[in-house]
Parts: sequence; structure tokens; C-alpha cells
Amino acid sequence: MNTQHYIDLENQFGAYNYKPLNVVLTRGEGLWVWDVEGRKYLDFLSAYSAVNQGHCHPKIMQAMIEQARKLTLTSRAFRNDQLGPLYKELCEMTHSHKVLPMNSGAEAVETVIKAVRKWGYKIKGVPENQAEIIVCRNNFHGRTIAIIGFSTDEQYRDGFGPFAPGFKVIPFGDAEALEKAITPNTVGFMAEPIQGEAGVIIPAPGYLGKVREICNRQNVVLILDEIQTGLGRTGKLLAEEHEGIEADVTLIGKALSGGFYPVSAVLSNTDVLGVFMPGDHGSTFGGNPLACAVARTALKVLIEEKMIENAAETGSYFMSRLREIKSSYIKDIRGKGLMIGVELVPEAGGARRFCEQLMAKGMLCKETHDHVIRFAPPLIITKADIDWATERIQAVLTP
Ligand code: IF1
Repeated sequence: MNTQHYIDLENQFGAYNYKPLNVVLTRGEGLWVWDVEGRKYLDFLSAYSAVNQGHCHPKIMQAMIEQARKLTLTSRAFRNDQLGPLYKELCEMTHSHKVLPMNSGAEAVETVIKAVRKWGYKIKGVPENQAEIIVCRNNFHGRTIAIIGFSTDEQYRDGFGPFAPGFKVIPFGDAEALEKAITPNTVGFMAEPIQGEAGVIIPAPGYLGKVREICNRQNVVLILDEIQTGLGRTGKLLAEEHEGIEADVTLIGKALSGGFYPVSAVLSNTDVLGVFMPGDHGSTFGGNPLACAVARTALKVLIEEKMIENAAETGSYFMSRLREIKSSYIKDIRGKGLMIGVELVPEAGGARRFCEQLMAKGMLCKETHDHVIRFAPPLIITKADIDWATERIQAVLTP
């Protein structure tokens, strides 16, 4: 069956909520994916950083198969022998005290919204239904109704109201704006350490340190959404480490399963998660043994195979190679580790056409916000692969 056949099926039977590149993938291994025509591509998106460990990592696959043979789902009505060990390993790795497992990233975000509100009422003493959560302009935290309600992207909201109240939006990277926005009813401040969807926006050094200090002083819970930046992507286990701070609550997802299975988690350093009592929150699949076994191995290979160190090293090499490209189309190159964005000038006519040209040359990338090409390969990439890619990027950007 050829590419067009699969595209026709999607067009005929699927909701039109995506406009993917016209490549139909059927196999993946490490950095590489193959389409149904037998063509091979280097994956520079890594499923939005969910396959940091590379496609179909053999050890994660083995753990998944072994666990699938034994036990997949118990629900949380009963205990399973994978959940406790995952909790312990996660807490030790991230200096957290408590974990709450969910499935998608958006569910982790929803979970922390509930937890931090309840913390506000029960611990901080905020009057009932008055809790405020501060978020940032151009945030991306997921697609559920509560979350899109505080998106500042018109398309994400348009046609989906009414929305949940209780959110206040301030500019990203502006600590003073946070200080001003806080009221006695503020329970939490939530941000991405580096804004992904917004176009790989890196705040000035010191921003998160100031935010940490403000949240401490004002008794506001600092929540970092590391669903995309976490688990090695930026060259550290968590992006917060670049700033030498620790959030009160950290959200992880995506690469927590190496792309095998949706697994997310809320990691809590204070007593925020302590406010949940039996029945307050849950999920049929959250914390199931298959997910936990996969996540434990996904974390293990990330560390054992030194993928985080590799992301730091190859990421800065990639940045330096990209900076060598002389192209009038390039406006800015920015990134940390292997989370890299190349912003094009408006005259370039949008990033998508370059993604299409790169696809024809065997590289899969995705544009974000019209003018940014994002490069986020699996963390197992080598300098030789980067040289290979740089040649192709240079070719499409210098006509
Ligand atoms: C799509 C973007 C990336 C996230 C952060 C929570 C979530 C995400 C920081 C929700 C998800 C995804 C969703 C995906 C595209 C993708 C994305 F371009 F939209 F912004 F990665 F850059 N917090 N990001 O980045 O996690 O519920 O999806 O598991 O197609 O919507 P989820």
C-alpha cells in the first residue's frame, strides 16, 4: 500500500485536527524512521520529545514485553509491585517527596491545578473559590478545557468556551510582572522553563531564580511544566537545574515512557500533593504496572546510556554548526541541549516549506508558530549525524 492510500483513509474517516507532513511511517529504530515506501528519515522531532531515548529502544521494549506477559492493569483499587519502586526511583532522581502518576501531559497539568487549589484552601487559607493561578503568555500546557482556557493562542480557544475562571496571565520571562500579579489569593505560578510551542523561548539567565525567590517570599507554589524540557532534553535531567533551583511541583510526561506508552507524573517537593485524600483524584490507567515498568526502564536507560550528557554535548555542537550557516533567511538560532529553534525572517515565507524540503532530503522536522523550525532529535544523536543534518539544513536555507 502506498502513501496516498493511507492519507486517503485518514482524510475520509479521521477528524481533521492535524495537518501532518505527507509521510506515512511504519517503522522506527533509534534515530531513524522508515515510511511505507521504504524511505528512511532521521527524526528531528522525536514525537515532541517523547522519544528522547530513540525509537523502539530495545531495553524499554523488553521491559514492556515482559511486563505485558505478567500483568498490565489492576486499577488503583488494588496495589501493584511496579508502582512503589517507580515512586522511589523518581523521588531519588528528582529530589521529590511525593509522586502522583497519570497518563497524558494534560492530565498531569489538570492534576496540579486541582492539587494547588486545594492546597490554597486547606493550607494557605484562601477563601473558598477564590484561588488564583498565574500562568504565562504564549504558554502551552495541553488541550483540555481548563488548560486551553488560559491559553493566549486564539485558535486554541476559539469556539470552545465557556472556560474555567481562576487564571491570570502575565508575560513570560518577567519576574517583576509576577511580583505585581500576586495577591493574597494566589496559590500557584506555573510556567515552562523554556517555552516549546511558543518557539523555543529561553528566558534571561536568573529569571527562574528570581521567580523562586518571589514564590518563597509570597507563599506561592512554583510549578514547572517540564513535560517537554524534562528528562534530558535540555542537557540536564530537568531544565530547572540550569538555573540551580528546585520547583515545588514538577510535571513530567512524554519521554517518561520513551514513547512506548502515555505516562506522566506530578512530582511534589512540598506538601502540595499531601492535600489529596482517597477519592479526591484518580485515573483508571494512571500508575498501572505496564506504565510503571516502562517508565522505570525509560528512566534507567536515560541515565545508564548517558543520554543526558550526550544531549548537552551534541546540543552545543549542533548550535555551533547551525551558527556557521550563512543564510539571509535566519533571524535567530536559540536552544539548550537538544531543544533548538531556528527562527526565520518573515521574508522566508514560513518554516513549513523548509520542513517539506528537509523531508525530501531525509530529515523530519516540524515548524512551530509559522517562522520557527524546531530541531529536537533523540538524545542518542552523534556529532557525525549532526554533520549530516547540518549539510542538509544549510542546503535548504541557502538557495
Ligand atoms: C499536540 C506543541 C510540543 C507540552 C507541555 C504539556 C503538554 C505538552 C510543555 C501536554 C504537549 C505537545 C502536544 C502535541 C504537540 C506538542 C507540542 F507544539 F503543541 F507545543 F511538544 F511543542 N506541557 N505538547 O509541550 O502533553 O497532553 O499532549 O501529553 O499535538 O498537541 P500531552
